[in-house]
Amino acid sequence: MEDERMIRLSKRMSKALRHQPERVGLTLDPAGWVPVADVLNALGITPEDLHDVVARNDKKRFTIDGDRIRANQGHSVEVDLGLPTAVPPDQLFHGTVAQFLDDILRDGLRPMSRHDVHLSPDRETARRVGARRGRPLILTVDAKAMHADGHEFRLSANGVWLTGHVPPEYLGTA
Ligand code: HQG
Repeated sequence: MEDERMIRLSKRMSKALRHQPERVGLTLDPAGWVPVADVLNALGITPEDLHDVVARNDKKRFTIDGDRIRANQGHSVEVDLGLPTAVPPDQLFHGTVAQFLDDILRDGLRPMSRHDVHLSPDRETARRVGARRGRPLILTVDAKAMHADGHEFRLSANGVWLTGHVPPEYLGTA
């Protein structure tokens, strides 16, 4: 499949599996899974297309497990992915843009429309996340201190660190 078509299809799958399943007649189970056959029907695509997107997707956004599929993270609908808590690396990163900085330094990082705050394991990934919105600005997160203070972290199947809220005292702008 050509890249452009794959990106379009990946976006449709993200919308269906994270945000608006009901729009295409899908129902996610409590952990976010849905039968692969239902997704093929709902989106009018072939198994080859679906497997191509899952395998080649730049961020490994989806997991197939037997005859079911789900998005690895990024949901706005209520799901419990059942991820175990994990010990984060000492430092994590968050890519954003300057216009949000004052609010973030006052309120901390909030999940906004998603379930969790998404944190990146390295600066380069954070830079790419921030660049979706403009000139990227990278914040550091003192994950070691957060963990020591009892904040929970989870690691998604595609390497994104998830936590509920990052209070401002753990943030750095270096
Ligand atoms: C900002 C993509 C004001 C936050 C990416 C971000 C990622 C605040 C925006 C994944 C704030 C939310 C997630 C506060 C945070 N006040 N603004 N207190 N706290 N923000 O898209 O982290 O393509 O929900 O900085 O690659 O940008 O979907 O989160 O700019 O992994 O797979 O509010 O989405 O992956 O935006 O991106 P988002 P994000 P996918």
